[in-house]
Amino acid sequence: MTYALFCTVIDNYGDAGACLRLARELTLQGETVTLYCDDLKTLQAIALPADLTGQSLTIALWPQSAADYTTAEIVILAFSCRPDGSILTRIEETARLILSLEYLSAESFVDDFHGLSSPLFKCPCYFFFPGFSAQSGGLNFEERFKERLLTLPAPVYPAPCETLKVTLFSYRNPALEGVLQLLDGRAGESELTVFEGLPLNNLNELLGTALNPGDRYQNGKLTVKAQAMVPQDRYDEFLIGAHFNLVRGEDSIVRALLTGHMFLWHIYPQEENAHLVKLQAFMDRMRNEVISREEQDAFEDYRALMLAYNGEGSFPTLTIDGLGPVMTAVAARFAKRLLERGSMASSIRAFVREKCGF
Ligand code: TRH
Repeated sequence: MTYALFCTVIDNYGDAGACLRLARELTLQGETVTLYCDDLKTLQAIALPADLTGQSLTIALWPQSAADYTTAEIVILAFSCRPDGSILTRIEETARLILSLEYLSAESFVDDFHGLSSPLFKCPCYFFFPGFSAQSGGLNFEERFKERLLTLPAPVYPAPCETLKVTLFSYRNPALEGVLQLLDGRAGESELTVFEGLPLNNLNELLGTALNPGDRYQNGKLTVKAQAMVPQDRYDEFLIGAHFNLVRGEDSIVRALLTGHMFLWHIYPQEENAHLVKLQAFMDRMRNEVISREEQDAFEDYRALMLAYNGEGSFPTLTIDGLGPVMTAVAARFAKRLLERGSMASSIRAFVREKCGF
């Protein structure tokens, strides 16, 4: 089938990143996809070389008029974006179905609203919610990423005397200081790969350094490697190769989760602390799905750490090497379960087949 996926970039990389992954995977599953984006520069910064050659999917600049839009059977409007009037009219006249793709959340309303029809347009339209549960639209990953993960040995947290590999991708976050102290408390060394932009600026601020991408810095047992942005699949490899991933928006948390290593999520801040509700819902889901009775105390320490990393409450008294083995086992179990639920692209295709009646 033909798909048109519309994406506007609000800020950062997440909107473009999530749409790129979805468009790529739909294409790999046999669909013909055009991704319309209003910020090709952001998209190009993280796209894979194959995405940009036009061999697999078509990436196009956000259409200015109906003449710039190639009609498609299925139209996906990501994260509440809306094309202008004449384009929308054209879509309503020609599309079989519109999907309003929503943001990822572990909150319970997702299961209630996923798949509901929307009166927004003059052609059939449905809300499509990605999510963690079997009733939701699933998580946004490529089948080949799943296959790659399934070939790997189970994630292992290193012994206290061994080097701990950590990646850092965050917004500005003074609470990173607490994590640096945890790393400092280890007997062994820690190697922190920090990505350019907000994460590196934040770390520079905390360490009083002026590191640029490519620089390396040693401070006692901590080695910092400042890393330039890389295409999405290379970023995935960084996450796979680390023991502890500090990630931020909705796309990188999904990747970190699926690798099965311990992680901290610096969640995208929202007004009235709505992000903390979202974070707690995520933690509750994880607890309800995979935490055994014996793991409950460690998990509540982990929750406190997660909240403190997001500026809520103080850092709990713990050692990262005490928490690491338990939380790695938990994360690996959760990852396995989520991978088994299948990808959002597969879920979209099944949904479209059902609604279009074939
Ligand atoms: O960039 P983000 O902060 O995006 C955010 C969130 O998605 C948020 O929900 C949204 O509303 C807001 O933007 C506007 O974080 P996220 O979602 O983790 O996306 C980062 C993307 O960048 C992801 O696709 C991974 C990719 N990436 C690379 O491809 N290469 C890199 O080197 C790095 C560090 C990231």
